Amino acid sequence: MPDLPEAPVNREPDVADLVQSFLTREDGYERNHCMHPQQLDASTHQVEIDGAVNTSLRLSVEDLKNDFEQHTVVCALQCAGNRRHTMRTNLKEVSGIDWFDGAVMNCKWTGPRLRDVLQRAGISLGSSDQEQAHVAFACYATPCQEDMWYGASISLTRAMREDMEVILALKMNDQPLSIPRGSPVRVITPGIAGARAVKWLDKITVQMQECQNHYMQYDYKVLPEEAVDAEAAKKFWHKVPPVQEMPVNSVVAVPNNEATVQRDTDGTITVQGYALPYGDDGPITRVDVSGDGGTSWKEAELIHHEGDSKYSWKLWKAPIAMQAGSGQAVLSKATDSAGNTQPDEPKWNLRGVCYNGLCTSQPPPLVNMVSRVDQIRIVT
Ligand SMILES: Nc1nc2c(c(=O)[nH]1)N[C@H]1C(S)=C(S)[C@@H](COP(=O)(O)O)O[C@H]1N2
Ligand SMILES: [Mo]
Repeated sequence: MPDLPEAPVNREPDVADLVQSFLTREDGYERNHCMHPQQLDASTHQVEIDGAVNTSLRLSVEDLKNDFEQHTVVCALQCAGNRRHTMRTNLKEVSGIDWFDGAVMNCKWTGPRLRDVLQRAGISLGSSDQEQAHVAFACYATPCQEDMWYGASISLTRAMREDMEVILALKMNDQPLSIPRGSPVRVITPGIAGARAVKWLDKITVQMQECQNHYMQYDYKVLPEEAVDAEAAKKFWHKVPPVQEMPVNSVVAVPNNEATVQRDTDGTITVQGYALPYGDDGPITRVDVSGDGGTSWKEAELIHHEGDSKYSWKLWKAPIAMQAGSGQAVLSKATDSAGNTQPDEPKWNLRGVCYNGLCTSQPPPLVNMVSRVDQIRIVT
């Protein structure tokens, strides 16, 4: 496998900072399995569209900008490994970067719809094949740690559904993409794992099989609990589907772990966080918070932001009554418009992906204790 000159950039912001703005700035989390490509020239770059299409296309960035209606979507982009640290600490060791709760961002993305581009090429499959087909995305710009290229695929159905808003993004928050964000063009797939949002996009292929890239076939899968190590995982990779939709989730971002918080005169503290719906089941309709270990819950205020969509996160806040003293915890649980809510106790999986709950090794969890900040000292 390729030996990269240095370690790729992987970073996440402090989650208390992250929830201070509805739209995440350029300094949000970054996940790379490869070095940033330095050579891409937006003026000569082309995206090739091939496979089961009537006419193969090569589109420049100008073509993508000028020949298609530009669509804007505000959505969350989340690494499937977000919150892995909690799974590792509460359940059992997992393999993967030690992401805390900040491997997610919420941005405004603009570019042509993937469906419009595919319609221009024309899908050359009969309707029953179309239901089974995939759209694969590839980036050959730089080699990755586990493969010579980066790739992912989604179903053709998702790509063609207007309401799923899959776009080839040329802009983030009204600015041309930066190199770390995938300049000059990246895929944005609202509601599904960030791993499918291929940056530095070179090629789009309509095909009958899933993308065969390492990161689609041997990573980003929720393996069964029997897959306890790399050896035991071998027989499961081919049987388990790649992660697509991300689960309903929420995080308490303020106060931070180990913070010292001054109570208000009424005995409350203000807590803040974010919440994410399951896949296409947004928006978030409810977040409940608890300051007494799950005995009592209070509904948080969901903060409305201009331009939010069912694919964007919801920021929330709530004043909650807390006892004074150290070692206290705050819990949150979110529910989306389809009624999906966070589980009491998500199952462990080897790669620590799709973590959306809390399972404590101390006394068993009470009802739906799903996001938790610990060791807070409340002073009066
Ligand atoms: N070409 C390429 N695209 C990629 C990746 C990569 O390593 N190479 N990482 C993926 C993963 S795993 C995630 S979570 C998102 C992260 O996007 P960001 O770095 O803009 O936050 O990009 C995805 N697209
Ligand atoms: Mo990721």
